[in-house]
Amino acid sequence: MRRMNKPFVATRTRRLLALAALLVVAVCAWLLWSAQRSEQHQHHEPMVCALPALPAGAPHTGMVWVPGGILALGDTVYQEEAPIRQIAVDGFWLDRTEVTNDEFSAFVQATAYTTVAERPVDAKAHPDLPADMRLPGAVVFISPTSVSGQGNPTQWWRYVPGADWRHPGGPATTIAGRGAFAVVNVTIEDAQAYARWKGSMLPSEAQWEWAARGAKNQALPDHEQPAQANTWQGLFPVANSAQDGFVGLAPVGCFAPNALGLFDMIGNAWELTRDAYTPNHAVLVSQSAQDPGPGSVRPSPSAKMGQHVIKGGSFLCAPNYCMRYRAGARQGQEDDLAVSHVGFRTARIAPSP
Ligand SMILES: [Ca+2]
Repeated sequence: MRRMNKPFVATRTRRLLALAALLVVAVCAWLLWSAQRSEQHQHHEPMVCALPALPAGAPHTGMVWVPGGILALGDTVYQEEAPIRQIAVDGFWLDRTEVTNDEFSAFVQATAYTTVAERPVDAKAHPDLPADMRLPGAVVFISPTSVSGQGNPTQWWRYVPGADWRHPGGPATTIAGRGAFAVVNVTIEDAQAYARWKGSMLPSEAQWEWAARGAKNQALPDHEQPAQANTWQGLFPVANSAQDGFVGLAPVGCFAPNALGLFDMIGNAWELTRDAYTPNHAVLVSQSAQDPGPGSVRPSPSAKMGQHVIKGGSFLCAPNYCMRYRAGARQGQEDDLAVSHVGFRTARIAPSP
């Protein structure tokens, strides 16, 4: 009997062990699932953030006065920020927030404007593009679960037909309820059309940087990731802890303003300027003192045709990738490509208050 029972006992032990292992796996899976579920339930991102009232009788609605001065343009982190140049900036007005979906919507309704992302891609300008990339659309950030190094951005950027300012993540997405969010998937042409309609213009790079520094000459002494800005916490592009409260784009005005009362100069959406992109500051493109007028762009011999300067970084800027959450940081943006992290705000030359 004993000899016959041994295999039986061994089999039963194995079965019990297997059952116990299964139970442990099931409990772990349940714990993980419930933790994620509770995290999702706890993580409620606001759809709008209250802005402080502007002074009564402010002459330019939604704009703040930026006093003139001497700007030390540039920074020392990336080569495109060098060399630091001293530039005189005259006083001007600047939108205190990025242009929102509601504001852009009012422009589109008034003018029946069609953005670049909503038009088919010019086949003559891009003869080598595959057919699906000639469809109207925009480049959208899609967080991958894993990446093979950081050398190839197509691991997290994808051209999505049907993505535009109304459908920021693609045709299945919407801006319903997101009227207070910064408008994105707009190009320089779109931004300049909006600015002209408003009787404004896009800021020059120098104007933008001067305003972002709070009308102070020097760059901040450190290059730390700012706390009061929508950037990326965690390992870009796979782990986003959203310690600042936002996984992606945020409504405008959710973080403390700078000394001039300007919101989100750093982070949230990159902001287009009217300056053509140059690979560094060796040759300057334009100065506000010689402002050529609303909506115009002054090319320079070293300007990279087909790109404009964007400033301020975005919700995708992380310490391990693209430390461009600084006033002096800059990047070139293709003129005919809408991207899900690029927006803008407008400036105006007018008498001081
Ligand atoms: Ca964030």
